[in-house]
Amino acid sequence: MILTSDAPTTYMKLPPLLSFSIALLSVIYSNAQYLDFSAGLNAKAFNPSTVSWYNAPAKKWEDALPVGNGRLGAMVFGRSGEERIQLNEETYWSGGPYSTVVKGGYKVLPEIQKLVFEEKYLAAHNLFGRHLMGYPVEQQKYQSLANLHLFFQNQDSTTEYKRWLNLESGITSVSYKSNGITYQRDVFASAPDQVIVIRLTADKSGSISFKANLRGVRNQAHSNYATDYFRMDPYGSDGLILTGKSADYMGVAGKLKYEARIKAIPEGGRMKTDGVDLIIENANTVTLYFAAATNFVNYKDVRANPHQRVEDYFARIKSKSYTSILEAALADYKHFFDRVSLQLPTTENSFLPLPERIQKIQSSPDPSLSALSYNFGRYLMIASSRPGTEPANLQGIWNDNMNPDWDSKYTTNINTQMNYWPVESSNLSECAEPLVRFIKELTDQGTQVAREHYGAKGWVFHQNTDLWRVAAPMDGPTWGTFTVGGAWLCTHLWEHYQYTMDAAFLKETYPLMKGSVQFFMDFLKPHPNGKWLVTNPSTSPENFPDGGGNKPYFDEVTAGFREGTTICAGSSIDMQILFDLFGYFIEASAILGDNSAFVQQVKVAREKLVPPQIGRDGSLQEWSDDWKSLEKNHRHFSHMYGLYPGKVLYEKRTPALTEAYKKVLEERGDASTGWSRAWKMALWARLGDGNRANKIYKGFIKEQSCLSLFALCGRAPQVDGTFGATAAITEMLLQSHDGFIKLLPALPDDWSSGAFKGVCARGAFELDYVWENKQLKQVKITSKAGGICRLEALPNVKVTQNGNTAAFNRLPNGIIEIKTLKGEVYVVE
Ligand code: FUC
Repeated sequence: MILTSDAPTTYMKLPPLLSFSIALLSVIYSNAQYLDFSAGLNAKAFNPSTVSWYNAPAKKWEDALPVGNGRLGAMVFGRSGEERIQLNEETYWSGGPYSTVVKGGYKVLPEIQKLVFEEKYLAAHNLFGRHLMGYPVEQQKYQSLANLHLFFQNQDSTTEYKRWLNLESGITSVSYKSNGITYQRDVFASAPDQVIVIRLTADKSGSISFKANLRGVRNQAHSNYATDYFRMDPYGSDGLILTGKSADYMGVAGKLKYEARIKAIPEGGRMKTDGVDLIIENANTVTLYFAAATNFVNYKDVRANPHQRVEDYFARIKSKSYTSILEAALADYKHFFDRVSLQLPTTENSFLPLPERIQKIQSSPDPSLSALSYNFGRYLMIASSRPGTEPANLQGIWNDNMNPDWDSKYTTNINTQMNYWPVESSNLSECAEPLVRFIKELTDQGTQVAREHYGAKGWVFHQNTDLWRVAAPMDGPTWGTFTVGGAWLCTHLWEHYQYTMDAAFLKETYPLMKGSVQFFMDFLKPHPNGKWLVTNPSTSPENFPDGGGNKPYFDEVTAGFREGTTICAGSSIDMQILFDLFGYFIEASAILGDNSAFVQQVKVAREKLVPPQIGRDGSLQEWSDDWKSLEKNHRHFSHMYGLYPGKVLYEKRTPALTEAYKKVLEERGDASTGWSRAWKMALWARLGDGNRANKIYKGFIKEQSCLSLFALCGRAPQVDGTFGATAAITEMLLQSHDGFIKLLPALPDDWSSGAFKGVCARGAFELDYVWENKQLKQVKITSKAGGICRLEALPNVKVTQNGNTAAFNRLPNGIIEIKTLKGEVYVVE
């Protein structure tokens, strides 16, 4: 095995990418170099931890390759005769601003709570269904915007076919030979210019001829059929335009209008529009620019002018050359991507097309495939969540289905949170801004739901929302009794602070945390045992217990037979999330100097939350009662929250409790949905078992990952598992949740050597480190905010700063403590 650092880098015969200047980039990205890159794939002259490649076009949407600029997304199929590029704009959803708040439910809440405490769970369920569910009971769905079809003549039979996605540039390309001519198309999304760019080149002048269609998408099913519409028109002699409106859904009028346009700039040849076709003949190269917009301003305002927005995007690029647009996009993308690099060993298999790598890793090592997954998660974050955009939804921003699984919305009993697990550690802190704004926006209806559904102060948000930021319980009582969706999101605010030490951010977001805590201070009820405070009603996400007299019954809200109810009091996940959130709130109040009586009350309440309970069989209880799940291998690891991503276990640690967490993982097994497997990887990493995490990764990549590297949830593409894998791989290589930084805490045997650069730890430290034969060689710590850095280190280490010996304290348990200065770099070796 060799380290990728010794392997040839992405571009044949070129110095490492990091040292490239922007000026050089234009040369590198000349047509000739692109074609060299294609040859480089055969010659193994690329970095297999940043390039995925394929020798056949995508057969289905989820195997096409994604690009995105946070707002616009495209999936590129890479076909020869008829190319398809599926397009999204992140604000194109069904419906319009609406509310699901139902007034007066709080009057029934005491009765529901009484029934739960009397263990009459089905009766409580029915009452919750009638009075506390939001209306409509379901939510809106994310929509597909358009498809660009390119029809090439005489390109059906090809040789030397390749397509690839290069994570170092954010460009996806396809190259093939047809009738003696080599064609290449490169597609990227530009954030600075807010366009998607499709560049067509060939190695013989005058040989690019095609017909283009920009097609709308319409919902062919469901009650919203025929309330969405679009029209397709030519736009001058060099463009196509698509205009339309969103669908009504569930009685909510479709209020979004959109415009999408393609503009072609050929070099040489002829161009015309004919009906809805854009026809280009015998050009040397062609650049197609795609821009799109809706009238969406925010969750309660849809008064923008999509036409004006698209006009403005095209006006901005009017006098820019392709090269300058490319350079700006690259500089912007690389500003994010180049902050971190992960190198894991490469093997012969690492240079194979991705589908073969996925098969081969099952029996022989290819650690750099895990590095590719790690990088792909960072790539998707940069492509789907940028300051000012919407947060990444269940499918990020990529969706070709008008009725996508779970509506491609925001599920907050794990999925949205998992999307953002890697954002801070992978040095993409700015990409968390959409999530922070999302939390703020949720407090709007969240405050009304707290008052009207629960008679409580503060704000509450449950297990799902959409573009319109509805916050009431949805789906049915079995799912909708998850009251800690907002509380869980608030822990991300604290994590952002932990990784940045940005006191201004903490001050700004403190009211959001406080509002969530306020809700629970009203909502928590004394348990009949007289010891505990519990959420009531409560649920452990989507898991039916075998206790509490659960039996199959016909549910009024969902009009279907169910295994029973999930309603309970004080589920373990509720208790653990609140234990963390209250703790973070108390810490934040101390930093911000809030000494109010409320903070004291929160301290008292925190100690009364049900602590993690060990059941009769020695495993961690999912409920405050010693019940087991009806489904033995249930995919959610809700009660494991306190091990990862939470911290409860570390405050309450005993050997028996650690064992109880471990037992749950053993019971549930290694298989399941993509996101569930990513969670298992992170959980095993926290338990220090890198080989187990690596084994689960191999199953994940084979059984629950698409060829695009999007994760799957069963058969549905979903990006949570992709992001979760990035977070879990980090957790195998660095942990900082326990008051100090631990490097290589769960290193698999296969990953014996490697280098991780630019990865972040709590306390606002950035780390670069290298290991060989599973031994750390050198650690470089950049202190971004000053303050004490605690690091687990060998007894004989030296610390230097600017080449001079630096002082440090040695604590028990092999931890050293360095007093760092902001902006300074410390070397530990
Ligand atoms: C949760 C999960 C499902 C799916 C859905 C979007 O409800 O239990 O598996 O991921 O979210």
